Amino acid sequence: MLNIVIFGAPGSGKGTQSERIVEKFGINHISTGDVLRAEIKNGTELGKTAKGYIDNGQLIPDELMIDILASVFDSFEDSKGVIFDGFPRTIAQAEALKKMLKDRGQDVSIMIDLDVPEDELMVRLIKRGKDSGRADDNEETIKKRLVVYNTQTSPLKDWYKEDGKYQHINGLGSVDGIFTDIVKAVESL
Ligand code: B4P
Repeated sequence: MLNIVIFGAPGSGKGTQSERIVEKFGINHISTGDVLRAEIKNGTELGKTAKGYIDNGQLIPDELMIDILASVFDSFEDSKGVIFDGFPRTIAQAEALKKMLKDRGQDVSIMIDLDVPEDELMVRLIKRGKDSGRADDNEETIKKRLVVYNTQTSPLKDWYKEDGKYQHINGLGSVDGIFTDIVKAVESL
């Protein structure tokens, strides 16, 4: 099984590259951001809880995210692998992912860190906010999300280095060029 963690700051291109990776390698996709946005759209209890956090640029509590992840993962049949897009975002989530996969006789194959400078992230997300109307893509909330990323999520780079899974990718440049670098890294496994 090919289990890829795609990692990076908000707006680094995780969703953009995940779509291509799914097509190229025929694996399933779990985007925790997409799952939460669907729950918000459908007005579920989970969606109501999630909205408060997302609109404020905060992370949803770990226990909630971990349960969601396991149930989506177990819904896949005859899977060749999974790309985890936007999960893990905390050390607790990384530990839970490791345990969940181990319980199923699997492990993370590679963690891809899409590295993009903050000024470029701001430009991309403000543009996305204008195009899509996403409520969390406004300057004030983006700044909060970057603080959350730098304090709670970025330490995962060292966690995955210690686990021997870390792969740095320059996330600045054309979408095609970045995708070519990702494919090379995955194919060299
Ligand atoms: P996510 O939905 O995961 O979104 P993201 O990090 O903002 O964006 P992504 O990196 O996928 O960027 P994209 O490809 O779209 O999270 C949203 C919120 O959900 C979080 O803030 C949090 O509250 C909550 N959440 C999600 N997962 C959670 C978890 N595990 N635990 C707790 N809370 C969680 O790219 C952005 C833009 O850049 C796009 O417009 C794209 O077109 C453009 N772009 C992409 N690549 C480009 C390139 N190479 N050049 C120029 N532009 C590019």
